[in-house]
Amino acid sequence: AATYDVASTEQKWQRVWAETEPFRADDDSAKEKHYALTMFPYPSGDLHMGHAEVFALHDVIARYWRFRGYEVLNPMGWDSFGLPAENAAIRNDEHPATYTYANIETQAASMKNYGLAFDWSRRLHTSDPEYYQWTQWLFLKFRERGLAYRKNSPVNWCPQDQTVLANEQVLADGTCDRCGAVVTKRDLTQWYFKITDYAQELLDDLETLAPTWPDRVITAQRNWIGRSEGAHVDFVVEGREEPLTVYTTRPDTLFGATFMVVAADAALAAELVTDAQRPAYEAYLESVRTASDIDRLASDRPKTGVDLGVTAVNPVTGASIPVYAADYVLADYGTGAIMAVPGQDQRDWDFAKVFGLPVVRTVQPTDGFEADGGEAFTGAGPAINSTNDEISVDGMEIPEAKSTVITWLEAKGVGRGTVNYRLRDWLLSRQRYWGVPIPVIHCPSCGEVDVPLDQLPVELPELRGADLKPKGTSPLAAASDWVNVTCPSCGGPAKRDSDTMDTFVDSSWYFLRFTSPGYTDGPFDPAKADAWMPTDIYIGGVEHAVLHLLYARFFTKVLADMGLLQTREPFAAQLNQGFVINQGKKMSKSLGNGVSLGAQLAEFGVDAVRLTLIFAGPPEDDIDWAEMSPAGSLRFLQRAWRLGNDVTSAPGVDPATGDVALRRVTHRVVADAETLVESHRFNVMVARTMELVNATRKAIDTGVGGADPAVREAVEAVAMLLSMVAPYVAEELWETLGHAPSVANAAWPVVDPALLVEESVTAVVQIQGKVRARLEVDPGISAADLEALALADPAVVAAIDGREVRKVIVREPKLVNVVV
Ligand code: ANZ
Ligand code: ZN
Repeated sequence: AATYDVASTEQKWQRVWAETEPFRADDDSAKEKHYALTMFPYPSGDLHMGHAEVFALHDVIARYWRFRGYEVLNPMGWDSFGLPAENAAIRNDEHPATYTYANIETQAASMKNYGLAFDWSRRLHTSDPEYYQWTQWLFLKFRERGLAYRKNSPVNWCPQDQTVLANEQVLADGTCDRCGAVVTKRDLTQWYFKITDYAQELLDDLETLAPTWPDRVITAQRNWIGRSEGAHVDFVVEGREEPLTVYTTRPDTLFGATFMVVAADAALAAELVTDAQRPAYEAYLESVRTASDIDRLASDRPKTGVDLGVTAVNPVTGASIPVYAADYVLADYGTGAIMAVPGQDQRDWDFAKVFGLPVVRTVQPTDGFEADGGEAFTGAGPAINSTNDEISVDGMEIPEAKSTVITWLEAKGVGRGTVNYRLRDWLLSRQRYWGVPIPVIHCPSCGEVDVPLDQLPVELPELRGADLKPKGTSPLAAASDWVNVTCPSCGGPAKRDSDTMDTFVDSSWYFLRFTSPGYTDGPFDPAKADAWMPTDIYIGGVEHAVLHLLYARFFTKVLADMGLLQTREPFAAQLNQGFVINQGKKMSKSLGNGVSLGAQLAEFGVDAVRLTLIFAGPPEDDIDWAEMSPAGSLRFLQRAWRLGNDVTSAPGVDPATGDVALRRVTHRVVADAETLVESHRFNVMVARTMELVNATRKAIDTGVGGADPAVREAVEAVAMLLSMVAPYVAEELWETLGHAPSVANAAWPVVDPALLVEESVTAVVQIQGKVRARLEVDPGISAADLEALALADPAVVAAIDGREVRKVIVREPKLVNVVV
């Protein structure tokens, strides 16, 4: 059988696409707009199988909406600053810029080879000064609004990368999400974005996203924001003017607060400790610094701590209770201090047992307390031991007891009901080289001074040959020519901020830049952003569930508040692809089970690899490459291509004169493809296309033959459907059919509803539940007609055998049930 040559076909169409640029988006088009976005990659190495999958999925969507008459914005760029590039550059002993831009070119060439429908005129790199001047501009605008600030506090520190990490970059097991080292804490002055100002809105708006975002992303964000309701309670510290305020979700248990605990690494602990206890405290603090938050919060960890030597007063019992420092209380959550209620909180219970502290039960379990003294009771029940001269909550269930205690605290002025969020402000400064310089100057007399907007960008100095190995301070601090400047405010000697921004800042707004690349009056043209935003789809990895996706939502809301954007949510819908694995396991260097994308493409061609990835299953599922058959995909593509050679009718003949049976298949498949693509069931769309190829082959070989106009109609539909998955063979087929390129410009077939109506359906006639006859009937048959038809059928008449018909139940057009 005839075959097409994969390699030369790819070369041919790459040339055509580069010349004709069929996928440029026209901002001024009158068509309805569709913004198809996929997460832009880091330029670390060449594209891999994971990219191949996500880009193949994405391309189906982008090409589909274009077919449907939409103006589609389908841009691509690179998230080109950041630690991965910097670490790789250090390993390979070359400048991060050299490494980064070489990889970008490699990946760009691979994307073009992969036949993706990107509008390359909008390409951007976040490490270009042309882009990052606006990242700096945004930073200063955030600062103007009080949303970017600097503070000293204990921060996550990666000892391997020698840089701070945002909470979101510390994995659940307490390790660095980049290098896997165990994250520790350090006291440092760092820059933060005040994302907590938006905590409630970020939480509330998840409701509007829930129908079109994956559940697991919604849940992850909800948990990350971690809203809880409780109270702030002020405890008088004996011999001190300011109270010790705690956050509690269980104000109902206040009568059981028998001691207090301050986070060992909170400034407050160092402030409260008595001179006598200071040496013990300092020794303890040293040991705390090396523990990760996860370890610290683990409930099965032996409790440690140190008595600070001061006492506080329980506001409801009047009891004098000791104040401890311990590591199971975190410095940056709530107020960094707790009232400990060992009767109802297991960690407090464990601590009380280690330090011999009293337990007062304030909730009565239905089954009573365990005989052996047991443990904390964390369940529900009526309050006990909770009465003083002014207030009693005894007998109340937890919710009522909570609100009663809060009302009392508020009346006494020693507490108030509050809402608390787990979400922390976003720590954005990094002590590394390859990032956006923070556009602030530190002046001994003026303090923190903004770099004037007209002096942006603050360019990253090249530092050729400098040692970029992580040392804990930014390499920029050593670049004296760059660092030493005059203060823009007083003209005196001053220093630039030498930290760079977390790359998640860069990626929090790139989708806006794509709407107006090259815009010089701001980060993006508000009118164009409003025309395109929000993106209609955003495809990418679920690993970004809280990091990038939360930050991008935050940026969008701030920009809306600045009046630069109308939408308050950046991504209307989202799709998370599964992983490409091999032999049942994630591909990894250590397992040696990696599959090279380049090798697969060289062996089977782009179309076959893309088809294999799309046909493998639902997009969210993992794909085990070992179970796939790209060779089989290529055989199918050759079969589809051969159809073109057998079409002998001329273009433009009215298909209505052609074979109706084949036309029914074509129109049904096209109609189904619309629903299937729109519901992201791309694999089923491919299966239906295969069905159409088979039906067409049969019509040519053993039916009406290649001259029938219905055959041409079918093969044209095949070319269009296939082009979303296998663009090279589709272009080839389209050309064979006598059309000018590109198939992407073809008009999507108009489905004729008359051809979707089934010709007949089978109606089953049952008597006493037993099938007695099958009738071929019109799908639109009425109940009365169907009943009459059934009762007249000879087999039915014979089966009734003269008995009286008591009841006939008709479910037209498929069932008649006769009761005799
Ligand atoms: C008294 C109490 C009694 C508490 C009880 C719980 C149960 P969520 O729900 O996560 O917001 N807490 C407050 N600040 C803390 C910190 N910085 N580090 C560690 N734990 C802290 O948790 C709120 C509860 O966690 C608070 O309510 C407090 O303990 C503790 F039967 O106060 B609770
Ligand atoms: Zn100054």
